[in-house]
Amino acid sequence: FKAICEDDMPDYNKHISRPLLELSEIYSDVLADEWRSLTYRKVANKLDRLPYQILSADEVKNIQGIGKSMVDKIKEILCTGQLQKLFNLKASSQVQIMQQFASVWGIGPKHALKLYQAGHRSLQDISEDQTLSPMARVGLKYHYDIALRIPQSEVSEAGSFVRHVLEDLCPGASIIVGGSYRRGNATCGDIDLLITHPDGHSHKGLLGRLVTKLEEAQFLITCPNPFTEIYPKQAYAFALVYFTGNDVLNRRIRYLAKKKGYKLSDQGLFLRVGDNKTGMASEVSIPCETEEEVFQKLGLPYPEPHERNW
Ligand code: DCP
Ligand code: MG
Repeated sequence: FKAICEDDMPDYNKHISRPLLELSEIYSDVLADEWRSLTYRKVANKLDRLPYQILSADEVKNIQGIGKSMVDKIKEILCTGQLQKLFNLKASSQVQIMQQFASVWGIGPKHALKLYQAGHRSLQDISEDQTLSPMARVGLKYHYDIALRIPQSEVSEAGSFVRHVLEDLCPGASIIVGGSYRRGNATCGDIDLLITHPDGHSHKGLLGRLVTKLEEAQFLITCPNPFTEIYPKQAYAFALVYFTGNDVLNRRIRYLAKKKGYKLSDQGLFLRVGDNKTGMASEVSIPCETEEEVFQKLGLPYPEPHERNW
């Protein structure tokens, strides 16, 4: 499975694309400059897809979307093995402080910048700030807890608890613990629960009722953000593939799907109409009831969840 996917997307230029992606992340997550972030990400993705290793910056000059300043950066990486701009940004105390602010659940990059401009320099400082949303207050209060990884056994216990509550509330509903837990990891960053109902309609409005029950049981201490709605039956197999991950595998199979003329998402597998660039896709998904079918439609052997840790 891995060989088929990797054969399709070789990693000849990771040493160049990785620093560009890091720069892209700093631009979007810290500096709130989505446009620059996108430019770097697009170039990194292009380089990742080249079927050969770049040995000289001259080789990328004629690639569409790679301008003069990008060629210079690629040259710098090839000559020195690093990117001074990235090095300077990572070393800057402003970036480090804003990175810390933006690592609080509920604080985005623009808000992190405003907090910095307001003179705040530590998490202690921002706890008094009036501009924090209710969500950010929760994020700050549990900041260190949220950052801790959860042992597999605890995820399993929490999943069983929610399953019991759900079975009482809506008999026949199905729930799976996805994410890193389903892939068999020893610890998890969070608990990804995927819920549907096989009758095709009972899932509607179920999430709100479930959240209320979990709050009543004091399992949920707080629920400040709207969760993604429960998946309808016809999207479930695709949602399960997506939420089992991991993210690298998802990127690979999305890319593979695109090359075969499809658009793959957590909602379905859609046939593209017109050329790939217009991004148009049919509105109705190709039906798949199981993960096995999803992989089969993509022309891939079925990988067990534990084989999806890339
Ligand atoms: N996902 C993705 N791309 C992202 C974020 C998520 O494809 N940018 C998918 C793949 C992930 C799944 O959603 O496996 C769940 O997201 P998590 O962030 O919870 O990631 P994991 O559960 O894999 O790891 P962790 O243990 O950190 O929660
Ligand atoms: Mg997770």
